[in-house]
Amino acid sequence: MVNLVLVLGDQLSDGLSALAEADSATDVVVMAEVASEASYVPHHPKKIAFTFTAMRKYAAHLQAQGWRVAYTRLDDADNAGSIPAELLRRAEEFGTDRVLVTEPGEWRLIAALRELPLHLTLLEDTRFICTHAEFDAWAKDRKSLRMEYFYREMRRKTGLLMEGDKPVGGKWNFDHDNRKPASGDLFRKAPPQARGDDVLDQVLDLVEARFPDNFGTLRPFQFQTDRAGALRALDHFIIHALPDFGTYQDAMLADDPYLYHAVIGLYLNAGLLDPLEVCDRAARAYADGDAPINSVEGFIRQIIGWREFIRGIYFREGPDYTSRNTLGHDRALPALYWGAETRMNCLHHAVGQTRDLAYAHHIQRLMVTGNFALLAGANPAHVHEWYLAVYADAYEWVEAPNVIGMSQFADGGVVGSKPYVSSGAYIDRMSDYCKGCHYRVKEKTGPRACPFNLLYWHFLIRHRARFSGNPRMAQMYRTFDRMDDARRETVLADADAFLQKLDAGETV
Ligand code: FAD
Ligand code: DLZ
Ligand code: SF4
Repeated sequence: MVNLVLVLGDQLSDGLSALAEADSATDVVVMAEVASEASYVPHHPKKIAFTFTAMRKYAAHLQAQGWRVAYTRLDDADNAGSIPAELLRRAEEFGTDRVLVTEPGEWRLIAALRELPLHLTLLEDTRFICTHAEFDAWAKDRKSLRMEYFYREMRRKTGLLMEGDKPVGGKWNFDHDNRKPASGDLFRKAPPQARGDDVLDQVLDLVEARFPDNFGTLRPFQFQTDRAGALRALDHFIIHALPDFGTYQDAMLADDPYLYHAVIGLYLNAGLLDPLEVCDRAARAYADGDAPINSVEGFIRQIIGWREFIRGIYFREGPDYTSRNTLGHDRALPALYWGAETRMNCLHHAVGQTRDLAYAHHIQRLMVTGNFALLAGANPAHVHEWYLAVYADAYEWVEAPNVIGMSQFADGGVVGSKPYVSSGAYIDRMSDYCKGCHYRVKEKTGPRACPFNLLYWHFLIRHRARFSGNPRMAQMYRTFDRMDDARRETVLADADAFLQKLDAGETV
């Protein structure tokens, strides 16, 4: 009997396990642009356009390789509207009940597929370095899961930056040499821009017509949409940005959205690039003397360390992970996240860039938008929905542990041992945002005090019982306790007043 081979929008890889298991002479690849995937959160129009264009081009690539592809476009009259419904339709059309699929990256879709009255073979996603079984074996019996130790295992497993069983350069981690602020006057070459073509143009028109109200700017569309383009983006990064990646990894500049970041997360997550090929390219740049160890090690750690660790957590923690709310935060996500005006220059830039590019780099996500949502006590489910919607690289397996865990501490410390909170001083040190801000980063109280300064203490005091015993946070509590009573009261009262304005929908 014919197999239907389901290929999802983030499974655009020739090495996909479902394709490897199938026979191109007899089986049928099923791909579908469906309303349910395109609207279960209000995705950024660029994310939808990237996905549909890359899917259409990948379908053509499979056909050129001899596969029979049953492809459904969003505007096809007989589109059944969801992945499960499309599978049922195709099963009837091809007279089969057999489906091969590589495990999807979201519990939601895994559950929906399992409920189908079809004979489903769910295959492991071999595009990752660490299997579920390996992650669970590593995690089992550990009191806490820390990325650094997991990362060392991945270095050993892959042999990346290893000399025998020792790390190259004598250290596993060179972060000590990183984290410098960047300067605005250096010329940095932006990643390669999309080359227009008929497929992309058609999809852009479709997305414009079907998703006119989604938050985000569709044109100009800058992303690559096929493997050749993704490889060009990787080349660009290795040559132009990798050498300084480590040093300026945490820096933020108002006029430079990318700095020395790779801007390849969306290509990796959609399957257009393979994590090991990317790391091999970086390791080769080090071996050839083209990039220093602090950058190459830092970059490889993000991919074989953080990316794999985060995925391990998502599948280990289970489907309820996205509804966790350990800190009991319940404030609605402030309207400024969806584009309402704000006087906070850092948020104005981080959100504005997100709206225009469907991209922000890690520190903007963690220490600006994430930090503010956490300090303000935003409901983590709302925060999760926002991140899943607005970034072109967002899929739940990678977004949720970063948001629910790393950024919002809503998982109670599974991903991180302490919450990532900071006052305005951190943002001032790592960016040029504060110079152009309505608020004053050095002011701790009063109407012009930086809101991060006010909310930082408010957060710590709200959660004193939980965090004051954490050795990594004790110093913060000592600092607060050393303030005189009047100052402590003013800080907290000013923070309350700020939160009231936020809740009232006033521009803050
Ligand atoms: P670079 O900074 O150049 O890093 C290179 C690569 O390392 C990335 O492409 C990515 O594949 C990997 N990487 C780096 N950090 C992480 C991490 N913490 N977790 C997983 N992979 C990592 N990443 C996503 O891919 N999808 C998301 O939806 C996502 N949501 C995030 C939400 C928050 C609140 C935070 C703090 C981080 C999130 N990240 C997410 C991780 C990281 O911010 C992005 O991977 C990165 O910004 C993508 O841009 P880049 O390709 O330029 O990355
Ligand atoms: C992100 C996305 C979007 C916007 N649309 C589709 C789609 O129409 N069809 C499809 O197969 N995949 C899409 N995707 C990617 C899926 O949402 C992704 O495969 C699941 O969330 C699992 O990670
Ligand atoms: Fe952001 Fe505060 Fe700096 Fe303004 S002063 S940019 S709100 S950190």
